[in-house]
Amino acid sequence: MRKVPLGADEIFVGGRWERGGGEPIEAVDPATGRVFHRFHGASVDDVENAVTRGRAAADDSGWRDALPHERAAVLRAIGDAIAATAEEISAVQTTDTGKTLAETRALALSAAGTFRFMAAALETMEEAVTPSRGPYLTMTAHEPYGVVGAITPWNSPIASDAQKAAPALAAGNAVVLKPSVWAPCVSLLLARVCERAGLPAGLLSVLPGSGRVVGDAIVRHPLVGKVSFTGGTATGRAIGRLAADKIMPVTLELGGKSPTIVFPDADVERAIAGVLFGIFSSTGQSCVAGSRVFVHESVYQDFVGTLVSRTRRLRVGPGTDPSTQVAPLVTGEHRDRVARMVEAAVTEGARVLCGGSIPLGGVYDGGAYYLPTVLAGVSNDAPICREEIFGPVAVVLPFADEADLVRQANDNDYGLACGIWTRDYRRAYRIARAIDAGTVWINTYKQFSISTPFSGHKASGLGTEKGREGIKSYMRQKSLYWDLGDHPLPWAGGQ
Ligand code: TXE
Repeated sequence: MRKVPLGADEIFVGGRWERGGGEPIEAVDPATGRVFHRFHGASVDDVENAVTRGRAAADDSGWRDALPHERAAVLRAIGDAIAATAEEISAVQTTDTGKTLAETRALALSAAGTFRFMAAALETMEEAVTPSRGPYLTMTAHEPYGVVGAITPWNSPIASDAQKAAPALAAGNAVVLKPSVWAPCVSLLLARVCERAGLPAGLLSVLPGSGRVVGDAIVRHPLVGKVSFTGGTATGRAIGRLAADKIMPVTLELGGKSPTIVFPDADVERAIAGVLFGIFSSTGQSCVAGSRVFVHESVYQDFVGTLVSRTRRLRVGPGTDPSTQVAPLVTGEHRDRVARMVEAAVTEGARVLCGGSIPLGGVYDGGAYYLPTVLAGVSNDAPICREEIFGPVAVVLPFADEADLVRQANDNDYGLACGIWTRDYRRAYRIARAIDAGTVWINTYKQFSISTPFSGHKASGLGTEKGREGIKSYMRQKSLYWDLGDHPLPWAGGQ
């Protein structure tokens, strides 16, 4: 069994490394199918301990009432510590998720940047003195919820953990983080890094475990005042229903089926590079994957021909090989789900232009590989164009004109992202404003910045993450009135 720096059979419960009371978890390297770490996940009792210790820590350690620059100093130290540990984090995450080392390195550095950015945003955050409409001074204050539940998926754990934990901690909360059982190891490593960087004990818990048991217990816990979730839309809906019963705010970052649109005047080399990167990087396991590729009918044959020949040239292999572009999927189970979706599409009439199968032999044996796949010959209302595949599968679709394009692109439950390839900036603007999506990339794709808000429209989500205002989504607003009048309130009369 390969040694990873994860310690013994322990999870992080309210500042203490303890053996989890839940189901055993086997962390599997999807490049080889080998188990590299075994430990026990969290139980409902662990959730109880994490939440109550977290609540006490937020109050007793002074974290809640610490001045912004004091909390910011700790967040900066965490950011620096993540950057200093980036190689270790990257190695663990590649082993756990299969992703390429180049990508996991970038994710680790992005997590470091997130903590540093939130430190800066916290130090410079302003409260408003609102216009007075009486003999009083009015001001707005923002206060933490107490304990925030952060539930993250397996596709980019360190980055999504940081995206929730950094602003929630900055806001003065304790955080109970539940990573997915398919990729829990890097979140446990993050806990060790935060601990070493000086985060007061109890403020962060990391509780790997099943969503149905551990995630559900976090969402239902009465002391959890806010939940931030990234994952599938069905799970997001279920969490939203529970939150409605508690009258608790939730941020939901859900799935996508994003259109990427090629106009006849596009710079073909840039568009090809962007479309390939948009769907096949991260092996398509990205919420913003550009999985529906709309190409204007006048350039459809040529563009799709080039796309297919370039897709065939993509290098599929283990994430540890520096030449790999398309790494394995996160698990064999997920790979089989992707394969079944492609088979179903073919049964319903889709043509496989390239890929559409599991590579065999040599380095692929035992791994969760799937060839990058381009499908054609289906209409936009086929299931393969409606359901999130979360794998390396693009569907190409022709369009006739702008009206036809906008109708097709928006005819989908999701509204997460969109890519537009054209040299005409007026057209780019028109289309960008007409498409239902939280993020639109023009002549680029899948670029992210912590300083830029991220949100989903329609079934892709609720609420906004990132940006300077990201901290305030983990705070409750309070209005204060200070009397400045010379007399008592008149209603009660007086002498
Ligand atoms: O997601 P889940 P899964 C999509 C993608 C994928 C599908 C299923 O299409 O194929 O969702 O993936 C926790 N209460 N995305 O099963 O179930 C769960 O343990 C509380 C899109 O991995 O949504 C994990 O920690 N928590 C996506 C997290 O929720 C619950 C990223 C996400 O798991 C829970 C991942 C419950 N009842 C998958 N049930 C994106 N948009 O980036 C599960 N969880």
